[in-house]
Amino acid sequence: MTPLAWECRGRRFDHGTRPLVMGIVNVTPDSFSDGGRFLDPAAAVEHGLKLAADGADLLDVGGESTRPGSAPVPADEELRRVLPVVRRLVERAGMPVSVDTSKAAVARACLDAGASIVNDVTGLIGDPEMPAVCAGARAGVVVMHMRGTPQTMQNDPRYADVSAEVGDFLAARLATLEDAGIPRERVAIDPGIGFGKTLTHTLQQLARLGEYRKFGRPVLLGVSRKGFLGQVTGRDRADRLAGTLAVNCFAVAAGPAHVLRVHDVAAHRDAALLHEAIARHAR
Ligand code: HH2
Repeated sequence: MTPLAWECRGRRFDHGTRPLVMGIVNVTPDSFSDGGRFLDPAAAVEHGLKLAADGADLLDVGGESTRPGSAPVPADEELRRVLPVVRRLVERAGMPVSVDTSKAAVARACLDAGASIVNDVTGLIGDPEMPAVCAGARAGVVVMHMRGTPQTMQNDPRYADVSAEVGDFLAARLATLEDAGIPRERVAIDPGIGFGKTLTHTLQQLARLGEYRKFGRPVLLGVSRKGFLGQVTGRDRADRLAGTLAVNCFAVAAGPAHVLRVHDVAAHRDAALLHEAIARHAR
């Protein structure tokens, strides 16, 4: 894994040979694998602190499910869900907090509350104010590729060459965001696993992740418990840790994958440490 740096509000993540583990805190009634479990802010904070204790490097707090077919959530409701959780985790978790949102108003309030990163599944396209909000706060950003919207994205998505088309999208976003005051050093890129992709598209993307090395930016990968794992293994959501871990280990080794967005932090922390220990002996 090539060492890279990611600047997030004055904090610098230096990617040595260990991938970073981003723990998922979903404050939603309807997320595909843990919806409703942490809708109460106190339960969400406790869960975030547990993920921190399990060895997360950063936490990603989301208040709107983006699973296929999910309904959009109004900004005030999304803020009501995430803001108290972000505030408490910034105070107590002792690690950078990311907010998973595509709304500028939600991002602004969370950045004001101390969040370091905005993780936007629309690639900072969904809300025209988003680039200015992130630039003004010097926030780290995650730019993800999605085809369509969560409501429509799985309706027969088609690509001539999924890896190349996603790469073109990421290249264009890096350039546009640089012009909007977000230097590349602040951007992590994400191929958007399952966001407007069939099983074949997803497997092609994973097999060809190395094509994104040319951007010289950290690659964030979100495969945790996703549907394609079930399509290959026949396992349901509650039973996809082994599949998630297998794909993430493959992606880190063959990759590059630098940041792993996962529900199961403890297992991924162990995998990350083992990867680092072995990589130390590579020639
Ligand atoms: N996947 C989900 C949500 N946010 N962000 C990035 N950058 N990359 C991803 O792959 C990604 C993401 C969907 O997973 P989850 O949060 O578990 O479910 P839901 O959207 O239903 O809350």
